[in-house]
Amino acid sequence: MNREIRIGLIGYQFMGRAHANAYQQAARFFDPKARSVMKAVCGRHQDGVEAFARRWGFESCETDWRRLVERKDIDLVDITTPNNLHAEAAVAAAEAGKAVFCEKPLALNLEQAETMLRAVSGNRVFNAVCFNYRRAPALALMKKLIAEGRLGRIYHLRGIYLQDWLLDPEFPLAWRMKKEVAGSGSLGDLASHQIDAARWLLGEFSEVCGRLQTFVKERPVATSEGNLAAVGGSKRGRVTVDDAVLFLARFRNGALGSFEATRFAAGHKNQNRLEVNGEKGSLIFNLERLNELEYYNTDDPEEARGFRLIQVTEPVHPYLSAWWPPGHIIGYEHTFIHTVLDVINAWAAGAPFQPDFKDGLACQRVLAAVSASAASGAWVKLAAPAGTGRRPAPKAEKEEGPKLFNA
Ligand code: SOE
Repeated sequence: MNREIRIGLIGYQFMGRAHANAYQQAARFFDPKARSVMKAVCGRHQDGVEAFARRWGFESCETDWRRLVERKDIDLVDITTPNNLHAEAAVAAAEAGKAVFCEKPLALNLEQAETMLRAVSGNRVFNAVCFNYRRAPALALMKKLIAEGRLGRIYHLRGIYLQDWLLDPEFPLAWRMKKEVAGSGSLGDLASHQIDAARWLLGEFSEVCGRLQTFVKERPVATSEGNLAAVGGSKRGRVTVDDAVLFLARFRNGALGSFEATRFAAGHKNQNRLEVNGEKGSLIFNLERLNELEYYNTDDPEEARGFRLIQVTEPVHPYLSAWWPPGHIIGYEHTFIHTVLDVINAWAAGAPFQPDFKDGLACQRVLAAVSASAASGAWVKLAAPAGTGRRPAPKAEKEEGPKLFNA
């Protein structure tokens, strides 16, 4: 391996750490097709960014992301900032001819996501979105089994994403609770993962109907924050995003979906659970038990039928041969390591990576459709993605104010 990929990381909080760790571990445990060079990291506070650079082995620091994007010695701009900076930084990076790797959700809104896709397509640059759970080995195995037809025709996909870090009404108003910074709340932060996984497993959505709820409308304004923690001051401010979302969906393949994402599910810290039911069986992924996949197979002998627990820890499973001896489990950070590994390999091969900005935009369309449905109370249709040659989605039962989100 004599190629290098010179990384410019923007943002150094929770996701910045997850990505910085991933570049280093990917090179230690796998044989990526290019060697990552940690060229520069950018953050607003000189002291903080310098300390991060030292700890994670970056050669240099910037405090203005525009300078990082313009640097000639950077190949890939990795954006891990709050969502309101994604669009501006990604467009500038694409215009500077850089490859772009962006945290999810792609943008604050649909318009920004469209602009971002135009920028990477128009400038023909490599682009990738960090929906990291696609690279959790158990979810990757679920995808493989569905693609092989093990479940036959799919009837249901059931997604729940439960957290409880906002239960305390005095938890400060951090950026994830501000519409102008986050775009939306549990919808864009949590349900976006499920929408991405659902599209990957089953294909496109055809319509959605949802509800958004903000339980705690005011909180102490955060005076400092980072890594999902925050310190509040004496001023109070308005929460402008949803605390929870529920929505129903139909997919183009005829399956039905139901989704719930909340930050108010006491006792649930980070449960991202996806269940798929088909004519020949069911599969269940649960991030809180991410080394396992539950599988029910209707072809099993009747007296032995039941959910079996596949330990996704053997070398035959996706990504596992590079890790520990069989049975020695892996964790959350590995989903980022696998994602970064695949990003580097695709970039080095001049090949596309999935999920890319097209996928990011498709997810954003579903997010926008759920928001529109919550506002109107009606089902909202999603037009067939351009170039699929599919017929328009079937008409919804309730017809008030349907909006097409990818017209
Ligand atoms: C916080 O809710 C968060 O860290 C999300 O931002 C991540 O995308 C999700 O994977 C875990 O929860």
